[in-house]
Amino acid sequence: MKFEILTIFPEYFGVLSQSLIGKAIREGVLDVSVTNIRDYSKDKHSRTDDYPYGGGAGMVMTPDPVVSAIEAVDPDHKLKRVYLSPKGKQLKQKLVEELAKEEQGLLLLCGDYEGIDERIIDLCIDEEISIGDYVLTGGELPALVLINAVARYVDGVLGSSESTNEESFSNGLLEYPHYTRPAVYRGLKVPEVLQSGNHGEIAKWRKEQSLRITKERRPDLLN
Ligand code: 4GS
Repeated sequence: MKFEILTIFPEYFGVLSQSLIGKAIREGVLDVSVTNIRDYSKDKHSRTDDYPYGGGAGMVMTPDPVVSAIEAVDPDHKLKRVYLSPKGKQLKQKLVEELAKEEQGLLLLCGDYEGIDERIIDLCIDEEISIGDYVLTGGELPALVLINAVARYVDGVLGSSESTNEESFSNGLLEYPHYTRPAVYRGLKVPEVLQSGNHGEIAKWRKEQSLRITKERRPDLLN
């Protein structure tokens, strides 16, 4: 799957060389490209921002470098073009799964400063997505969060021992607790049932635990 990232801070995306995502990129399962919007500025100082019409605090990303960069990396509009912003649709597991089905891949536009000129959204953007109700300094971390969550659904990214089937949200519930060796650690014992080898009883215990923790911490998920 292709991820085409547009940003004025390309260094943020160095972390994509790490972990399962980095491995998938090296294997060619994921194709990530990072473009510096500044390279498309026609200004002699390569400026990408300007003062807001109407006044007020902060700077606004100017349309031309952004629109030119988008048109250069996706000339035939084959990619689903996403702008990361707190005004967008909130990223939930269901939306993550939908995004992973985009055959051609995703273009992710990261805005910095106060925001971007609204006409960039009017002209180029297919969907605005938010990673949550808080304000960051830029859209780079949201883009990394989205890539990480979506990549897990791309065939070949997770190994056979990791799965999207039994984790939190896959069944609408929070996950049951996990344990590994030793059977006793600082006096705390692994629940007996998990050591019983009785797969029916283990499945029942895990379901009960999932329901218990969801009721306690996220009762909103049960409705
Ligand atoms: C988010 C968010 C965000 C908003 C970018 C202020 C700089 C900042 N983007 N989900 N301008 N939350 N963006 O906080 O996506």
